Amino acid sequence: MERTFIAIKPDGVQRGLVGEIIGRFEAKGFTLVGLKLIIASQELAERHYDIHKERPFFKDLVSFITSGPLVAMVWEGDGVVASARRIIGATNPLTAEPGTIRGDFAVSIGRNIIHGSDAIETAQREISLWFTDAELANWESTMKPWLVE
Ligand code: DAT
Ligand code: MG
Repeated sequence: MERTFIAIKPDGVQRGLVGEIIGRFEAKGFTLVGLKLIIASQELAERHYDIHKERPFFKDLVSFITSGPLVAMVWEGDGVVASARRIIGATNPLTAEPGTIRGDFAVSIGRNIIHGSDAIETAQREISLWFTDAELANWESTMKPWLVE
């Protein structure tokens, strides 16, 4: 079953948006299989954003993402990787569509409140970076027959 890594960044936690954001993924019909609130270490943050290490904003990005607690999650469902990216919206919140999380709750690219894996392979890499197997629950929602035919 397809899974994706989602993180509510420290700005989303500080702004009290944790419940609202989790609610959107729940209401959509995806299944939560991993969840923890942690302050990421410098090393974890640098590995997570490794692909951006040559970009001018890398240092600020790592410092921001380690600046307070974030909510790390794994969500499961058919097509969840691409669907979560659409629910999250464009990287720049000012151009993110209304109705998306970034479009509804953020104004600045450096404070865009949420991360979501950009592809299935990226999701697998990020999930294993942030979670051990023992931290992920294999379960099936009793709502499943009402969500999928
Ligand atoms: P996304 O988070 O939508 O996958 P990304 O992978 O291109 O976007 O970049 C990772 C994060 O880095 C992004 O959420 C915010 C920050 N970022 C990206 N481009 C930036 C820029 N031009 N200036 C400042 N921060 C930027
Ligand atoms: Mg990205």
